Amino acid sequence: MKSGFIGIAGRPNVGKSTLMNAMLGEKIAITSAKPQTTLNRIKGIYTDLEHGDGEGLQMIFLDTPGIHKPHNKLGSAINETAINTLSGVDVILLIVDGTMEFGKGDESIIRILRDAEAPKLLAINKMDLMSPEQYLALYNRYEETGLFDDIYGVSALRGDNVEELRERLAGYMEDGPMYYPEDIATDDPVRFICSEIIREKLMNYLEDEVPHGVFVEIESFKEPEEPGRATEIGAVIYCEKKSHKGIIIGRGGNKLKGVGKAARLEIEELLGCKVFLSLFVKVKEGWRDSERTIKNWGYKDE
Ligand SMILES: Nc1nc2c(ncn2[C@@H]2O[C@H](COP(=O)(O)OP(=O)(O)OP(=O)(O)O)[C@@H](O)[C@H]2O)c(=O)[nH]1
Ligand SMILES: [Mg+2]
Repeated sequence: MKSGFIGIAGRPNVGKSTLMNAMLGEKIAITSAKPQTTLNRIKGIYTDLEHGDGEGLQMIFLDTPGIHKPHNKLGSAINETAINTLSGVDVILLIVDGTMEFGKGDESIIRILRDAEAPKLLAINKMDLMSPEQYLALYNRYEETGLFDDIYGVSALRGDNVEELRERLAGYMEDGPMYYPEDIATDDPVRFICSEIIREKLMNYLEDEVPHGVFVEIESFKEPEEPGRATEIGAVIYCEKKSHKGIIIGRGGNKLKGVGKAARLEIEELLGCKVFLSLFVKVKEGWRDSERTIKNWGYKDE
């Protein structure tokens, strides 16, 4: 069996989570068109027992928050999570957004990567939106850093070159144990996955600054006593300001209903049963700058 860990890194919104999901062939990490969607380290496990003429392969992908210039304590904490993930992995995959010009943020990630020991590959993502000239310019810019064993142009959304990249990453796996059973695609607890699904819908339905100050806590999770009955889930959505609470609930409660319905349908698919989902909105003033709250809510890397 060949196995190992792949650390995924990059700036916010470049498509890290989308690409990890594409390589897994399954949605594990939530994604959205807004930066700072991923706030924790998310594990995605790819197992192929037939790989290498039956030798077997297990790749453990670690998706991370986008590395950025922090504006609050939560931002610093999630940067730390991302950077810490880069030590101790077998290979690092840097993902960049091919539609964006190379800038200061990219330079600072290159500086961070220079300190990381593991071999590195680069994926230039969103090829579906790029011109060949754009690709070439970025390719050359990264090539001259001398940091990368190889550079791939991919489209996580369309799946272009995704299998080839995964296969190249597989080459860095070494003789090792099978860390997880074959049918496990993540070891994140179901409660956490449910809270992430709700947060994803909030990221998608809300505008501007509101979704970034949102935390979802699953307060109750009651499995049905008889088959055929619904699982009852109660979740609290914390936001940073009273005015945000109104925005989340929406006129006549419409926004929250939409979020609840979209989340419920996806959770039902995940659990394979009917779900009764209740959402409550509470205000926790300025929580993203409270060291204690971000620690309690699991955003601080131990
Ligand atoms: N056109 C196009 N869009 C893409 C591609 N890959 C990702 N996206 C979009 O880019 C946006 C960001 O994707 P995410 O996967 O959430 O990005 P991320 O890097 O994980 O972002 P953070 O978690 O915030 O750091 C989403 O709207 C995706 O649909 C791609 O190959 N082509
Ligand atoms: Mg992400």
